Amino acid sequence: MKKLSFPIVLVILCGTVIAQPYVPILPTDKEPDIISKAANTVPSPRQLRWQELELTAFFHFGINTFTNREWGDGKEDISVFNPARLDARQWVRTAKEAGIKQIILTAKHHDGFCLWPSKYTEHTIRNTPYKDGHGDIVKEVAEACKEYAMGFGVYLSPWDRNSAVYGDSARYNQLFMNWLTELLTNYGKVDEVWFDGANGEGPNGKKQVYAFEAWYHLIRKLQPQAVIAIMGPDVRWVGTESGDGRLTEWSVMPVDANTQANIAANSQKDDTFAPLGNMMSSDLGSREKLLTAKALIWYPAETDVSIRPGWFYHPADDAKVMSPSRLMDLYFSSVGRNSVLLLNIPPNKDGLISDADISSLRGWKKNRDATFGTNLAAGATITSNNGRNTAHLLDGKTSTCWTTTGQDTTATLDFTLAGTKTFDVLLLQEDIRIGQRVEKWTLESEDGGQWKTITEGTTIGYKRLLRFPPVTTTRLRLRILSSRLNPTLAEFGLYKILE
Ligand code: FUL
Repeated sequence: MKKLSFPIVLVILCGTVIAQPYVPILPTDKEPDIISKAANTVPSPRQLRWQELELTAFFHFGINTFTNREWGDGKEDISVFNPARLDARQWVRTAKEAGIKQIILTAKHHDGFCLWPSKYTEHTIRNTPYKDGHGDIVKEVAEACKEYAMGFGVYLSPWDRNSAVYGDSARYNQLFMNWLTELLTNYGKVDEVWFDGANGEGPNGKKQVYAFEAWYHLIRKLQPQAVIAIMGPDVRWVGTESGDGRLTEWSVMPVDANTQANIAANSQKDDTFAPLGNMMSSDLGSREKLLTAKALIWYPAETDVSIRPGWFYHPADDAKVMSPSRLMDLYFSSVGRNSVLLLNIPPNKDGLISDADISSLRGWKKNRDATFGTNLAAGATITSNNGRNTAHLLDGKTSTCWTTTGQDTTATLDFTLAGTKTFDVLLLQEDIRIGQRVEKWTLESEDGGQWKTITEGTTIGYKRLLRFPPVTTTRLRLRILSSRLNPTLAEFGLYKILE
C-alpha cells in the first residue's frame, strides 16, 4: 500500500482522470507571476455548479438515531433500527421548501452500519426489522431527490468501527471500493461524495492507510460530475463546525497546505465538536502563503453545521433547534463569506424531520425571501472611473461582470440610487468563472456632502454579504483598493433586513 504523500496528491491533481483546476508554480516565477497565476485559477464545472447551490443539507441518520449516540462503536444491536414512519419525501421536501438545493445522506457513519442492503457486510439495514429487511434508505432518499429535482450526495465514512478488516489496509480499501461502487452505480446520479477525515485504529491495532487515489479515480469514472468533499480534491472543510466562515476566504490555495495527510492529521479525533487543525488557520490563501506554494488549486470552502447541538437526532435537543434568526446569522457567516452552507437536519427515530426543525426552517426561508426579495440598488445609475459594463452589476446574472480596463487593479464605482433608500445589507459577487481577485474594498455613503465609510472588507469571491446599522442615502461609492488582477464584480445589492 502506497503511503499518501504530497507527490501523490500532485499526480492525482494533474492526472487526466481528475481534471482539477491546478496551476503549477515554476522555480523561475517571481511574486507578480505567482499572483497573476492565482488570479487566473478558476473552478472546474463541477465546483462551479456546487458553489452556485449556496445551500445544501446533511441528513445524519443511522443506528445512532436509535441508540441516542453521536459516534457508535460498531457493536450496536441493529435490531433496534426500525423507523416505522420513515418518509424520505418529507425530508427532501422540507429541505427544498427551505431553499436548499442538494442533500447528503450518511449512507454509512463511523459505526459501519449501512443504510442500504450492501452485499459486502452483514451490518446493514437488510438485517433489521425495517421493512422486514427489504428497506433501502439510500434508494428512498435518492428517489425523493429525483422527484423534487434536488442534488443528491452520499457521506461514506472511511473510518469504520465495525469492519473486521479495518486496519488491514489492502482488504479494507477493496471493501470500501465495493461500497463506493454499490452507491455510485445503483442509485442514479450522485452529485457529492463526502469523506470525513476521522481515522481510528482497526481491531488489529493497526492504523488503516486509505487508498484515496484509487477511490477518487473510481468516483471520477462512475460519477464524473460529483464533487469530492473534505478528504477530497474539490471541496475543503471550512475549519469550524459552528457555521462560521472566515472574513477573508480565498478559494485559491497553495497545494502545500492541502495534502490529504495534512487534512487527516488535523481532523476530529474525539467525541467533541471542537474544530481542530490547520484547516482552522485564519489565513490559508493570502499572498504570503501563495509565495511558497509548489502549485495553486481552486479549493473552495464548505461550512458544515448542525441545526441541533448534535449531528444525530436526540430527543433532549428538541428545544435546542436553531431559531430562524440564528439560521439567518449562519447564512451571513457561511454563504455570505464565500462558502457553501451544509446544514445538518437530522431525522428522528420515527424517520421524520421533527416539527421544531421544520418550523425554524420555514421561518428562516420567510425571512430570507423578505430580506432579499427587493434589491434596493435596482434602477441605480452607476459610473466607474476606469471600467466598463456597469449595467452587469444589476442584471441578476453571476456570469456577466463589470471589470476595469488596462492593467488597473483599483477602481471606484459611483452609485446614484433611484431615490433615497434605507438599507443594512450589502451584497457583492465576483465573477468566479474568471477567478477570485479582490483583496480590499470599502463602501462609503454621502451624508450631507460628507463621504462616510459604511462597511469594508477583504475578499469577496462568489458571494460576500455584510450587515451594518441602517443607512439612508441616495449616493454611494464602492472603492476597490486592492486586487490581484483586474477586479471583476458580477453583482451588487443593497437590502433591508426584514425578520
Ligand atoms: C465529523 C464526524 O465525526 C461527525 O460525526 C459528523 O459526521 C461530522 C459531519 O463530521 O467529522
